[in-house]
Amino acid sequence: QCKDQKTWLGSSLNDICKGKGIWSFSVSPVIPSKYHSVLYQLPVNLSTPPKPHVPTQTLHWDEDYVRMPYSFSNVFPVVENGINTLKSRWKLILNIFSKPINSSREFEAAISKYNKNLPRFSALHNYFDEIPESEAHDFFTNCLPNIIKLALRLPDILPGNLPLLKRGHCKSLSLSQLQVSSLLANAFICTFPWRKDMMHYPGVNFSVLFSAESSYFSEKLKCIIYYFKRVTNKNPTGVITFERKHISRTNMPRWDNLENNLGNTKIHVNSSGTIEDDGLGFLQVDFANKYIGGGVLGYGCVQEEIRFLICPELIVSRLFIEQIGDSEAVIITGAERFSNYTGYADSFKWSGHHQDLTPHDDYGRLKTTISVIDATHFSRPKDQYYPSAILREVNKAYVGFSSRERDNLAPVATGNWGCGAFRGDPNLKSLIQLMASCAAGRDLIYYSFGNINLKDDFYNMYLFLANNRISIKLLWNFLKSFSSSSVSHENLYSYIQQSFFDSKHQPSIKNYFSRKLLPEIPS
Ligand code: AR6
Repeated sequence: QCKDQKTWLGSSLNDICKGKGIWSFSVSPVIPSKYHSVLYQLPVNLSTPPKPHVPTQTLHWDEDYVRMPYSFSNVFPVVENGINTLKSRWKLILNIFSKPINSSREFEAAISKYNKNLPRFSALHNYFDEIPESEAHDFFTNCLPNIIKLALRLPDILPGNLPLLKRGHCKSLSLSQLQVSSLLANAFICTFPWRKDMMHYPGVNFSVLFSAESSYFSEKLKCIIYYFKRVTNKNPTGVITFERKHISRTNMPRWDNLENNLGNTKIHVNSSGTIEDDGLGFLQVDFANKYIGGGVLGYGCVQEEIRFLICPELIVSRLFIEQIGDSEAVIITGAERFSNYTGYADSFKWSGHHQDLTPHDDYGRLKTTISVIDATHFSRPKDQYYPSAILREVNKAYVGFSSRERDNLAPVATGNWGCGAFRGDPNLKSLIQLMASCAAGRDLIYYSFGNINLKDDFYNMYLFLANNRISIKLLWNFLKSFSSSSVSHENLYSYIQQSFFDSKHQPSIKNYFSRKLLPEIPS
C-alpha cells in the first residue's frame, strides 16, 4: 500500500485512547499474596536489579515447584569402589564449566555429561561450521562464558521456590528481569532436569532448538544470542509478571443472554501494521499454542514464535506454565523487546538492535501486556462453524480479554488469531473477538496483516451490527444457526445480515451473497 494512503477504518487511535494517550490505561498491581508469588524484594527502583526475596522455606523438589538445577535433591547415581552413591549434579555442572568450551561439539559433549538423552546438536554444529571463524571465536570466548556465568549465579539470583502455574488455578508470578535472564541462561546450557510429571509443560531447555535444523535456525539463534549479549553487558533492572487465568464454566458469560450492543465497542481496523510494532500500550494478543511459545525452541516461526524471539524473556514461561486449558489464558506484563526482525516464517531474519522505549508502570514493569490465547487448530476448517467450536473460541478470547479492573481498560490489539497455522476463518474469528472484547469492556484494534478485503468487510460488518444495535446475544444466535444453514462459509457476513432482516420480517436484500452489497447499511 502507498505510504500516504489511509490504511485504516473506524475510530482513530486517539479517539480510542480518549485523547489521554496510549500509556493511560490501568494496570494490575503487584501485591504479594497466596495467589501472587513475588520472588524479589519490593519496592523496585529501576536503577539496580531488585534483590531476590529471601526464602523462608527450604527448596522444594516436588510436582508443585520448578525443580531448581542447583537443588541438593538434583543428584545422579554413581558406583564408586563398588558402592552405589548419589552425586550432586550441580557440582558436576560447576566442574564441567570451570574449563573453557571452544566449539559447539565441546559444548554438546559438556552438556551430555549431566543431561542424558540429549538430541544431537546438529543445527548448532551446522551454524558454527558455516559462520566466519572470528564470529565463532567471539561466541566461545566472550558470549558463551558470560551466559555460563549468568547461569551459575542462579542460586544467588533466585534462591527461592519458583511455583509452577498449574492448570485450573488462577495464580501470578513476578520475577525480576535478572532472574528471568539467569533462568534462561540455565535453559541455554540445558540444566533443567526433566521428570515424568512435567509431561504437560512445554519445556525450556534449548537442546531441542540446537537440534532442529531449519531455514530460520540461524536467525532464531541470533535473536537469542543478541538477548544474552544485552543482558550480560548490562543487567536489566525491571520486573515481569506472569498471570495464569482460569474462568470456570459457571462464571463464563452466557452469550445467549448478553444484551450489550456490539456498537458500544469502538473498533479500529488496519490493513497495515503489526501487533508488536503498533499495539504499544494495548493488550497485545499472542496467537498461541496450548504449549506456550509453540515452536519457538524447535520448528515454527510465525506470530507467536517471532514474538518470543524478539522478546526472549517470554520463553521462560515454558518452564512453569502448564499446557493451557480451554477456559484459560496467560497474561504477561513487562517483557522487553530486544530485537528487530524482517520477514516471516521461512523468510524471517533477525535485523538487529531494538531499543524498547516503553515506559515502566509503578511496579517496575514495562507497560507491555500480552494476552496469550491459543485458538483451536482446525484440521478440517468446516468444523469451526459448529456452535460448540464457536463457544470454545469466544470463551477463550473472553478469558484473555477480561480483567478484574473495571475502568479504563486498554483496547485489545489483535488480528487474524487462529487463522494462519491453525486454519481459522478471519471473517468468523474477527466477530468472535469483537464479541469477546465487547463483553470484556474493551475496544478492539484489528490488524488484518495486509488483507485489505478483510479490513473493508469486517468494518462494514461492524457498521451493520452497530447501526442496527445488534447485541452480542443476537449475533451469537445468528452464528449458532450458521452451521446448519446451507450457506457457504465465504458468505458468513451476508448470512448474518440476511438473518437480521429475516428476524425483523424485512424483505431480503437482493443478491445478498455479493460483497459489493455489504456497504448498503441502513441508517
Ligand atoms: N501482527 C498481526 N498479525 C499477524 C502478525 C503480527 N505480528 N503475524 C502474523 N499475523 P499464526 P495461528 C497474522 O499462524 O493460526 C504458532 O506455531 C497473519 O495473517 O501465527 O493462531 C503457535 O505457536 C497470520 O496468518 O497464528 C501455534 O502453534 C495470522 O496472523 C500456531 O502457530 C495467524 O498467525 C497458531 O497459529
